[in-house]
Amino acid sequence: MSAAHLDDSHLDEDCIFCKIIRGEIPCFKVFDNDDVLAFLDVNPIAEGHALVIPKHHDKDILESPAEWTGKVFAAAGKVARAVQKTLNPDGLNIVQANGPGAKQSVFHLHVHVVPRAMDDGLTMNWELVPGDMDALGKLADRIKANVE
Ligand code: DGP
Repeated sequence: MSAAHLDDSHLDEDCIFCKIIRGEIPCFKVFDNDDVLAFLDVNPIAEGHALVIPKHHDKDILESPAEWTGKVFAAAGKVARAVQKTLNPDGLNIVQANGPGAKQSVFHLHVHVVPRAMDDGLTMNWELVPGDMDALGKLADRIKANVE
């Protein structure tokens, strides 16, 4: 299964991330191929906080076929390397939430790439706070240029 973005049958009509995949909602892209899209989180918990999503609607890792989970995590590695090269954080967390108890708020499988700083005080259950759109757009271009 590839080029799923050309086949809307794998997408969900009402899902906000499927709307981003279809181009109905804008995003600051950092990586895009036939199967996976990565873009900056609109509520960043750190500079460079990115989301990596499959172009195949499954609500979480429990429902995602292994093939698609593999594609998403491979792309998360690619995006993590680009974020590291762009911002040189002290570390990176790869976070992936499943279900409301895990504070999942968008029910389309996604992987968070979260740059970390020593003593940044970040905790697991973060609040959603809107980011600065100009700054996000400029940063997305810098990270995109470092995707290898
Ligand atoms: P989670 O809470 O793990 O389900 O993460 C969902 C993330 O998605 C959350 O950090 C906010 C982000 N988000 C929600 N809607 C949008 C959107 O329309 N655009 C972007 N770029 N991010 C979004």
